[in-house]
Amino acid sequence: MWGAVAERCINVGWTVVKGATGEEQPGRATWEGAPGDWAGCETDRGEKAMARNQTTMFFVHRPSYWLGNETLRVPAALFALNRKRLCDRLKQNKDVPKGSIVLLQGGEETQRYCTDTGILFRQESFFHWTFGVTESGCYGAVDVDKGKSILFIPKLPESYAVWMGKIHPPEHFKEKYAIDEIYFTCDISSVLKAKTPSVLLTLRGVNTDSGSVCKEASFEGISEYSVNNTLLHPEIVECRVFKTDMELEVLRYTNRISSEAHKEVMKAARIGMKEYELESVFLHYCYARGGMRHTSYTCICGSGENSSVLHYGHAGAPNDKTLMDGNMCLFDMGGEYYCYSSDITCSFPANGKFTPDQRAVYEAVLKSSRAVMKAVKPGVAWPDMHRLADRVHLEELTKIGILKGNVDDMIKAHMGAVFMPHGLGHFLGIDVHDVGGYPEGVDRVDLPGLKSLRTARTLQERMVLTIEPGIYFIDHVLDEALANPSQSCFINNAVLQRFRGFGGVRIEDDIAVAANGMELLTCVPRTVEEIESFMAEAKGTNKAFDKVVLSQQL
Ligand SMILES: [Mn+2]
Repeated sequence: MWGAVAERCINVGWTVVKGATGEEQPGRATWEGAPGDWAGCETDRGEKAMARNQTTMFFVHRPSYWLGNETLRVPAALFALNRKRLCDRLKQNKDVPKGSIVLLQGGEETQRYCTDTGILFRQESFFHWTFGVTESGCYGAVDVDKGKSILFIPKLPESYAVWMGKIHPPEHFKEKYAIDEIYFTCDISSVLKAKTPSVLLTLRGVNTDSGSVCKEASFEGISEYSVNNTLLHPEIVECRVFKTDMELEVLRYTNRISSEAHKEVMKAARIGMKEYELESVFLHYCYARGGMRHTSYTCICGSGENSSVLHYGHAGAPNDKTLMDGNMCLFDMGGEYYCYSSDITCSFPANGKFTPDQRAVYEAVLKSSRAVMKAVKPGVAWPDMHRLADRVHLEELTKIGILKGNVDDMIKAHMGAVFMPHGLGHFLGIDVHDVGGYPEGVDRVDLPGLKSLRTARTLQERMVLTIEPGIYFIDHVLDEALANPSQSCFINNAVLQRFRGFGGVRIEDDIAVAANGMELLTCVPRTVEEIESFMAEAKGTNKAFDKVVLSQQL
């Protein structure tokens, strides 16, 4: 009985703080939520207690998001703290008047083109950061002075109960998300009017990665309010750049699950397999074990020459090549849990054993990755980390014999971008390319390679970033460099020929900047020795799937 009662309460977001026998009831109000023949009451301490015979159980309401099994519990307190941090920042901004209310509009469900086929909903990122609400069609407001939160939920039609399930009352969402007040979206204008806000702060601003403008909240009757759509964006973006302890815990989780999923992929990899089979291994592990229904981005599963195609895996090149003996694999995949992302790349030989050339290129990239990790700490400028990675690559490519000459001169000729056209890494959070890379006053460095950086900021504690150096042999880029006398003079074309078709190597880890350095969140085999022994151990241990008999063969 104890177990069943406790489980029922835990499933609606309650935590047992103590169970005792024979205790007196200190409560005053009756708690209607107690099950069956248990007498329920609320205690003076805000706990709920239930008693039966000589037994009393105490519960505190600590709502959390949880998918059961070994998945992570994410407390609703994470979002309460986010809102508090936002209010604190806004209160410090002298342009924000007293009595202002933040108003955000959550994401809407969409259909596939003109059909009625729904696309699986994923919450809009700013809305998720602020409220942690998974449902579509909501609005949310925060009273900046009082810190109070309001959620507006859609009034669902009765047909919802037929096709979609039970229509929950507002009280359900209050308990689920620990939000102060819940109303229907149809009442938004009258509810806000009663609060007499001096100004509604709505969200409008450019995402510096996509160039797209976020959707500003709007409702019927908003024209009757004083609205400011410029103050909020830079403040909330800045809040999102710095991760709280509770957010870091979620990012540790997304990294742990995605790291394990990458290891499953490396164990399963065999010559003759399709790239998408390994993508599917990753997806299956993330969802089955980690409760990750979404990935943070489209899986990039390139083998052989495809490993130099930076955004391989799109609909025109859907991870459909067969793994060949001698191929390098470059698999860039990250699972997403409760809208928090991860972004990890593993590069390894398809057959589990590096050739001397593969080892040389791989170890060059590993060297730059580890050099950057050693240098990362608060106060370091991110473009300098990109330059550091470039320098290591050029030194190592000279040792391999692909390049010749003075490395300082190569840097002046921007040779680094010939082999790593992308940026060293980016912010990571609710979005895989998280916001805040270029706030006012931080400018893009307009040089090859560096201009691709998604941030040029100076590192500070609690920033979370990817470190993802890579060396690629991209024919188009190499041909351009060979046609350019200021670059071709550094290239030993005879040696370079050997690497045409090699593809590329990227090593991508997620890190959190800490007070004296950084915390590595990703945990996968990284050295050549670790990868080779990990893959060798896995050989022969994997059971292949049973053959599917197609109808044409019956
Ligand atoms: Mn990345």
